[in-house]
Amino acid sequence: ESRYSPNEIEPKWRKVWAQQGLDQTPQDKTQPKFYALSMFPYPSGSLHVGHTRNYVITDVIARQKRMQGFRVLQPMGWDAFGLPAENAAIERGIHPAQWTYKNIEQMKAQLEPLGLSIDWNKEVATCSPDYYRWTQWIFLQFYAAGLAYQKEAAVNWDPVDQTVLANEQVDSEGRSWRSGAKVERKLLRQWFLKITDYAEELLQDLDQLEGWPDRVKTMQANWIGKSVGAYIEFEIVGVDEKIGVFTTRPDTLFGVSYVVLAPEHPLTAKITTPDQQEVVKAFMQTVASESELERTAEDKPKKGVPTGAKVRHPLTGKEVPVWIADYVLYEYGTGAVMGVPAHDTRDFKFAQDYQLPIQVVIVPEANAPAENLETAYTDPGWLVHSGEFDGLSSEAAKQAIIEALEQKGSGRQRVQYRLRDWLISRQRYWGVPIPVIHCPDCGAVPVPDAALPVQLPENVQFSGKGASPLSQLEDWVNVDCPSCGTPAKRETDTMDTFIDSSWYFLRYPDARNDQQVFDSDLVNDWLPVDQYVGGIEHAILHLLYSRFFTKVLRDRGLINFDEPFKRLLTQGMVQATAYKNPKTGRYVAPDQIADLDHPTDPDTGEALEVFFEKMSKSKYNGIPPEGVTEKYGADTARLFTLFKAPPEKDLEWDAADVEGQARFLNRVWRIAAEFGHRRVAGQVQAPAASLSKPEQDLRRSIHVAIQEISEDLSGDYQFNTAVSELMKLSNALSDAACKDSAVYAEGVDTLLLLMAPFAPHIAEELWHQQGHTTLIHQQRWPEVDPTALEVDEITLVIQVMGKTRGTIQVPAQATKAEMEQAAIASDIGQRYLAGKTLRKVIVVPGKLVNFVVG
Ligand code: ANZ
Ligand code: ZN
Repeated sequence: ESRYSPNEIEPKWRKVWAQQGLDQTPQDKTQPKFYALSMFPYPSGSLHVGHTRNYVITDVIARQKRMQGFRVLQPMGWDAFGLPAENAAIERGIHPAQWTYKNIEQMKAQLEPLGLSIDWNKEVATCSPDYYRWTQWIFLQFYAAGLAYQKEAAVNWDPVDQTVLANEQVDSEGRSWRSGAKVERKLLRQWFLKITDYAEELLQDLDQLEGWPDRVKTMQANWIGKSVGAYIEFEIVGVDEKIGVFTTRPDTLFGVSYVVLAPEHPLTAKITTPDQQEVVKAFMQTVASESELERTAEDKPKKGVPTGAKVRHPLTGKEVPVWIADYVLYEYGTGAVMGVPAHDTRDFKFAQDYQLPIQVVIVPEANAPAENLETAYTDPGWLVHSGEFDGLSSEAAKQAIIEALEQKGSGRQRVQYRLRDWLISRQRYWGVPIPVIHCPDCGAVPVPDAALPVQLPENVQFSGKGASPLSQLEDWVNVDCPSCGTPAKRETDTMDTFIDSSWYFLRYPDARNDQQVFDSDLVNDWLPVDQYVGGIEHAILHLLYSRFFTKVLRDRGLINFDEPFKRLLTQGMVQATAYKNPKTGRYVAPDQIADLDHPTDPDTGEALEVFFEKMSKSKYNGIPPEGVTEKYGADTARLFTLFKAPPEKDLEWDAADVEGQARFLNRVWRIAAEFGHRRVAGQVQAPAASLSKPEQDLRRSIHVAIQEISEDLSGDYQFNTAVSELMKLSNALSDAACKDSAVYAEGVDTLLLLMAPFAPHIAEELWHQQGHTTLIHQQRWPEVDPTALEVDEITLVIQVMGKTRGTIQVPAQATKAEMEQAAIASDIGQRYLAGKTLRKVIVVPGKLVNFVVG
């Protein structure tokens, strides 16, 4: 008898599938399309089973859709620009390109044994010039639409290495990863994309996304952060300028006791009185070294200084002082706020610390007295000390005050979004060069389409010090202006890598196009993505940016849909055992531990803590997929990932459970291989005209399995329950008392067909062992035969005067009258009704028959 040896059958079938082009994207447009997409990986060097869970889930969906008659696109690529490659260059002297492509090769080799039905002809790597050429082209589309612009913004500046740092290169104490210097904020002219123009549509269209988890939609909505409020202007006393503030609480206008500017606000310098200049200057320097988080955290004291200037209250005409304070951010709203200490927590603390007046103007109940407050009263309520607006509710007062301001020309309603424009400039090498040339005469000039791509030069020095690598290359930087020919300079900033991933799903359908970014017809045909699968960590930025790009490219006439991803599945993390020294907080690699049952620190002898934690290199608990595929085969690895937990839940990696899936596959092997033998030898009966009881029972199990698994795979993707249905069907086959029947053959075939998306190799092998000559992955997904589901007989309880006397079997479809007749005619009926008068019969269909006798 043959043995299940995955290491033989798995490579064999992958070769056949490749030869037959099974994974290639069909051209034929008569079938409905299905675009199955996994979030593409960053080529860090190696994959662990946490990553592969993502691809296995997408593959099961893709394989089943193919069997259901869809033409499927399942592509893969590499999000290949980014900081780690450049860090490797700085630390180890490897060129980022070399490091990246080597990693891609390694990871591709790790993916191959998993049997993923990916169309590799569609592969993209965002660092390759034939991809980033189009990233640059898209940037220029944004520029042409007025959606890309330059403005000064703060960067992390390392004063020792004289270089700009990415946020990831700054530790939690605000120090540089290399020099250890305290990082400063420095203003540089940088590129932005105007995502705020699309804020409202990005918010509204969340409603269309029925196939997205609510949690993700909420996160996006919060990120966009729409606030409805008012824009109010305060005239500056003695200066011909106004300070505009944004407030969500115009109803508190009469409680204003000061106005605050962000220190960076351009008016700060203009209005500061001579006697305050010193203080203001010193304060601005302290603030420059604070992060945004430090500035706004609720528990941190709020710091500020007076500018000496005063503004006039727009309705009362009273003068109030102007301060600058760290808690006001320049980038939000107007960069200025009206301070209402009685009703805003931060203003309250600020007023307490600096002895500014605290005037209550909102009370919790109509006409309640205004009492002294211990903390700010921040809820809405009823107005007091607000002149003609006294007695109004907050809601009504907001309207009324805005109207009064409008009449005076000093305010209006305003909608404000938390979302800011997207800062895309990076002062780094390993990214897409921004295709712009700065000319002393013409300003910023786009590189002409014909001159794209602006290629990354190869001979670069990586020291991590000084200006960014590109700006040190004179030959590369100095060019003639494409418009007037004057000597000019290239832009040396590269783009945020989130740009690369904001359109890759649009490139896949036409990945090899070297004439255009993509063929619009092809993309309009394949998009939107029918199922997107990826990590929850991308719930906000990546998904929001991709939605933004889609809308802009739609408005440029390149595509005709509004949203890129119809359905989204966010898969849970894979966790594995980690060992940690509770005293030092240090993680210890399992191969350093002598006795895993009683783990101790090899250095200190301390007993180690053992717990499940998200797989990662730094915790030494990443399990590479080959660890499982080599020992058990890909099919076991796939089944384990799918069976252990529902896809959106975290999953704990456990060797014993992997073993369980291997046992299941061995059982399937024994059932199907043994049967296949007899079947090929002609020892199985031809289909019978009518089925015996065991055959009927087995057939029911078969069709219940089809029904349940089809259901589990439609919509919510309950792979774990689908796998248990496969197990039930295999048990039914083991237990069946009709092992030579045609129904049994139907059962084995169905089990294999239903298994094919989950465990593609073993299903293919055993399918062929049944004597079939075509590939299982080209078969149609089985259909439920509703008649097979019918239960043929049911049990009825017979009662006499409410007392149970026994049971009988009746056909499942029996009518009430037939049940009554059968009960009367039965042995029990005959016995208990003999010599009695039958007064009444109560029938509860499907349950019981009760005789009332007299
Ligand atoms: C006066 C006021 C009174 C406020 C009150 C609140 C309560 P959202 O949009 O919901 O976050 N604010 C406005 N611009 C700011 C900036 N650049 N930096 C820091 N804070 C700023 O909240 C908007 C509120 O946040 C605004 O309403 C303003 O404070 C503050 F009883 O104005 B409020
Ligand atoms: Zn010019």
